Amino acid sequence: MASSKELIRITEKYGAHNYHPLPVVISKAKGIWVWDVEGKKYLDMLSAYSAVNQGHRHPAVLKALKDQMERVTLTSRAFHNDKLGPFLQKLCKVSQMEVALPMNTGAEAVETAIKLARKWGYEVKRVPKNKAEIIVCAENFHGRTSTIVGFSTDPDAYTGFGPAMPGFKIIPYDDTKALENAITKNTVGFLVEPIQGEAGVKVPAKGYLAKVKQICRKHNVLFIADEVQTGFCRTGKWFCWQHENAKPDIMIVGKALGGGVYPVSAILSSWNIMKVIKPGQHGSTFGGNPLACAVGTAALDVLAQEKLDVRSQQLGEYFRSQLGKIKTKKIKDIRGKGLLTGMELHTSAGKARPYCLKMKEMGMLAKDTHEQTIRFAPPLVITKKEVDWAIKVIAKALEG
Ligand code: IF1
Repeated sequence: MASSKELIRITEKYGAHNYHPLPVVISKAKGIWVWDVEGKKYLDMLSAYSAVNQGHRHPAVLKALKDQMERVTLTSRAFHNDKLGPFLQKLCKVSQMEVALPMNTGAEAVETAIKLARKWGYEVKRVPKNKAEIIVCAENFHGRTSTIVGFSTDPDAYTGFGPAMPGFKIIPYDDTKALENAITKNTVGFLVEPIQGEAGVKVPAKGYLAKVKQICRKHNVLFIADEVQTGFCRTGKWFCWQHENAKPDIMIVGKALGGGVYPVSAILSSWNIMKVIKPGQHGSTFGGNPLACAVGTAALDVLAQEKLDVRSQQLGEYFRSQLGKIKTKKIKDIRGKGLLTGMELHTSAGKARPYCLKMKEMGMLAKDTHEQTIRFAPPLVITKKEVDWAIKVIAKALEG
């Protein structure tokens, strides 16, 4: 069997260099743990950016996958399949929404929400042709398509990929005055992350989402929440908007909807909005396929049956309180909700990546973001004992 070193060499030789991964080659996983090619075990504190909330290879998700594989995996939407209706019914129920449109990846779902908001703008709000505006936030992360990177403020994300798609206006995050000022009669939607992930786990001021919802309603603008990363119990509620009872007009979900095994995404809304999409106007070969629906259904069942919202809430608070007790001068800020935490280091402590490498040596995988911040987002099936162990590793990595 090839060594980690050799596998990294081949990957770098034949794969585009669009990532800079930690030097670890994972070949097996179970629950909160992953193993490298040499058999070393690590605690996964990233969970594939919150796509593995249920834990790696959850038995109920794998069973659904295997059972469905034995029946039918792909039909296209040219025909009905027997798994789509029940899946969307369940998804609508947990989301408190009327209707869903299934896609595959998060970025595709964001694109779907943009198209829906524009069409609603022209047909219901009566915005003049091609004048629809969507407001977004500085330091957003919504995916990698050419339209989405066109309204990114991260030079790595957008440089060299122009021309940018018109029709987007960028305002500061966590600033409701700026939102109110940016809205015009042609504004159709405000697209926002309830917590900004890539920006370094930026948690907005208390009441921000509730105020956003109020402003959007007042001006007949759709409040579009990107819950791709914050959804499905990650922040201690099923969806992050529930912390402020600020139900969006359009909600975008992905990642953990696939239970860590398969890409499954969707957007949800009321029928009053979704009705503007008619046959032939949007779709995807793979969106809503029976395998995805079976996996998605099991992924939702696991979250509900294991009450992972409650666990995320309780252990998240515990984790941050224990992080705060670490005796070190290196930590500048600890922030987050549920089991989504950002730990920002003082610049005097150096960059975050060397600390991630240290933790890797000690058997824990976490990822730096924006130079100074380390993101901790373990699978939600983690136990208190395992959280205590993680704290020990982090404390040790910060020593010296
Ligand atoms: C990568 C970050 C996380 C997302 C939100 C849509 C998407 C994402 C709020 C698109 C995707 C990812 C993708 C991943 C890194 C990652 C990420 F660091 F970039 F910001 F999670 F924190 N909306 N987030 O966070 O979903 O099309 O990827 O399914 O490697 O790019 P996708």
